[in-house]
Amino acid sequence: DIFTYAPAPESRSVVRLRSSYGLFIDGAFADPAEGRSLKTVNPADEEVLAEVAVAGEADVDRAVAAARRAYETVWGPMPGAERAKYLFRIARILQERSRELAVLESLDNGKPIKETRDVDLPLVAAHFFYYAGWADKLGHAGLGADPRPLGVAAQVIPWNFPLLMLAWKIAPALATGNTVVLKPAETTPLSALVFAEICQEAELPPGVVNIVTGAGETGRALVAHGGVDKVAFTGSTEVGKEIARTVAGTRKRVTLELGGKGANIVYDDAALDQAVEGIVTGIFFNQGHVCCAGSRLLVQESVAEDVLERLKRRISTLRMGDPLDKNTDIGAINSAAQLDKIRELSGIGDDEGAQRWTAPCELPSRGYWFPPTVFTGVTQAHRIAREEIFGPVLSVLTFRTPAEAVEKANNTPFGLSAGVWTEKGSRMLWTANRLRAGVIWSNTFNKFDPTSPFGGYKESGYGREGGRHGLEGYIRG
Ligand code: TXE
Repeated sequence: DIFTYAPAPESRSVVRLRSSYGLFIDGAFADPAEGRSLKTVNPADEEVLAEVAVAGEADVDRAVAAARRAYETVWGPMPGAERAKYLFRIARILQERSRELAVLESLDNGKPIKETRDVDLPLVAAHFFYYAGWADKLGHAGLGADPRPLGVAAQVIPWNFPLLMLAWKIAPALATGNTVVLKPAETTPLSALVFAEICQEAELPPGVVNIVTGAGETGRALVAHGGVDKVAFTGSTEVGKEIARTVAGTRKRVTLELGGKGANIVYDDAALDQAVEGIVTGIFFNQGHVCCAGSRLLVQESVAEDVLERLKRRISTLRMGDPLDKNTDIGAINSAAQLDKIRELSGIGDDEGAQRWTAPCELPSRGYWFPPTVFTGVTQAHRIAREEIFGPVLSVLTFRTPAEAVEKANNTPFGLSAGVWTEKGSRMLWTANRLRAGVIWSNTFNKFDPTSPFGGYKESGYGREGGRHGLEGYIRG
């Protein structure tokens, strides 16, 4: 059985969980005014990991006031070279505590330790190192006439890369001299709370970073708060649209990073085994909980059968199970609600006439699990070709000509990512120039780097994070 659990789990004991966590406001942990809390569970076994405070309006108000005070008295006026020292210190502590954070992230999110250890945590530290380097160079970065900070940034992040999304948001905000109130997702708040401890350890001045936990209601109060100068959001397109409406006509600047339905285009001259690796990474990395996932495979008709055969063989070698096992390739779905959504959309795929294939596997009896799934016979009219499933489900379409590939790839309300597989440079450039996507990978997929800007077009949102462009969302310009 290819999904057999091989017991070599990473030790849970490196994580020292508290039974309950308060809000991190003005440099200290505090109880929420209304005394409400929520439980966060391990999606791999449904065990309750901790109770976490729910911030109400009064708490959000205190957090924004603390951020404002810190901005005006300490962080805003501080020379960039001094801010850089704090960012370097945070980056270093993140590295020192990366094993603990990787285990914590796997527990709270359900993603395999292989990913948290080798992808998430190294990238998290890299973002802080990278933006630390910018802090004293803002006047020389070609950033426009006025590279001064905006003020207080409200940042709302999702659950798919909890600590990495925090790094994408907090590192450039602090480097440019802004202060922050960040709300992590309700199903994955723990790494942000440990990050708050790291801010204390780095002796970051109180109020520069504040963490308010809670669900959508807390996020809504934060985004709507009158003391906020900038809103940065990553999450669903639906909530992104609500936020755009909320901030319209206010002084707030906004960047939105929303959903996607990325096309992975495989031409007949591609190195097929390499392409198959890219297809697998594109849709099964992080259980498909990836906004830029290659959730639509567009494969040239002449090689479609061959590619599908190789793909199924490769998928059959993936190991699904305990996220703390170093051999695990596919972990748990993050929440019961997300599992319901994946099941529902896959069911619609069946109803609309697509053919479902899943690798034979036994799912663990507890926790939230969904097997790697491939739908063939998908047409552009099918909902599984148009809507973001945000799970390990690939929709396969075919094409005959490059023009048809581009037409199908662009036939989506989203515009976040795409991949192109061909050995011909001219074909690569021809295709990439016609794709309406913020990120286009060539002969690879889901590659990230702090030096590269990331973001979308159309309903995938606006603004860029990462690289020099990531600074632009946090300065007056
Ligand atoms: O997202 P939400 P959900 C997509 C993906 C997924 C779907 C739903 O398709 O299946 O969205 O996921 C906070 N005002 N993506 O429900 O609700 C919320 O508490 C302010 C793609 O988890 O958008 C959390 O912190 N904030 C995506 C964050 O917003 C609000 C990543 C995201 O939650 C709010 C996640 C409100 N009214 C989901 N309501 C990507 N781009 O990577 C909720 N929140």
